[in-house]
Amino acid sequence: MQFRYFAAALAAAAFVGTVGAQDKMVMKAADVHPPGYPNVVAIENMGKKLEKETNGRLSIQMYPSMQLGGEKEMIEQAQVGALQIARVSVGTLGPVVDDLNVFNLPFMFRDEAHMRKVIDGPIGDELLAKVTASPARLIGLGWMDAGTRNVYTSKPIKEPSDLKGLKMRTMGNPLFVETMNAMGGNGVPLGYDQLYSALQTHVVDGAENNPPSMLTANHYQVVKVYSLTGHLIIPEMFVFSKASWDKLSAADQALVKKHSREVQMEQRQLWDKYVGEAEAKLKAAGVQFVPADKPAFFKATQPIRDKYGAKYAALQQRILDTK
Ligand code: BDP
Repeated sequence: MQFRYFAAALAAAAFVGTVGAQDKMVMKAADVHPPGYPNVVAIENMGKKLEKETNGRLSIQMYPSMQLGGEKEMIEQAQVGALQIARVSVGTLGPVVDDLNVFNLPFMFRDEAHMRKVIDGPIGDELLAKVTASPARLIGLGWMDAGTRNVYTSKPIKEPSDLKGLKMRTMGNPLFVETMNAMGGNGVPLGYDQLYSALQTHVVDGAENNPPSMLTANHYQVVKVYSLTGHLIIPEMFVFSKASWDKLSAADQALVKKHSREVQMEQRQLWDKYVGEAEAKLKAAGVQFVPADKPAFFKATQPIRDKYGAKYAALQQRILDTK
């Protein structure tokens, strides 16, 4: 009996003090997406590599499928050290580290290739460092690709006027609510974990996301028209809890950082394949993909770029200049 308590206390103390060369550490990682999703697979692969290279001393235990809640909750858990790796959208991180909101501006990137160029280069590195240096108690480890977000509801959305009167779910960031309002709809911020039931019960009429999310979160079962507005290309980030990071040795920190860059490169290979498969599955399930008047949505969202973009003007220009 006593021994059991002792063992439990030892386990609870796993992150107390610097982890020495001999200490075993299981890092908890979380994602809203299900097993098999590129983001989940890429982090799991990092865990396997770490385990192999450290003879089982470091490993990753993945909690997928919103087991630990939505992204807001995941960020909070990482901040207190209850979770080591949180893979979240830059959309949800924007309210925590404001500099990131430059990526959350509508039509900020020309296309996905442009976004990749930016996250792989000096701007990507600077923003990871901004997260680390911010008071958010998180370490910016690396980026992931989340494709392009388009709106979906039960009718085609070709022009901003088509969104009139529709309650459209956005991620929890005021910037997105205003963007959706500027696009012609009514933005309703909601956690990803609440969205499926909100669609089902008509608390919202639609949402906006990439095809893999529409598929894996089962939104396509409720709404069947995917309109190619392409208004947002938002990368994802995986962050480490600073409370836990400070307990890693410098050598282990370097190892995790090295693998993070590999995750960034590997995830997009998985992503490219997964998007194509998701689109095919959505179409097979009766989802209609319809073109939208992108220039009209670009024009409608200009006030958002003017309002929010001003404080990041220099950075915005460097992003635009990235060829
Ligand atoms: C998905 C992102 C995920 C977000 C989700 C959302 O991968 O990180 O939580 O969108 O809309 O594309 O909340």
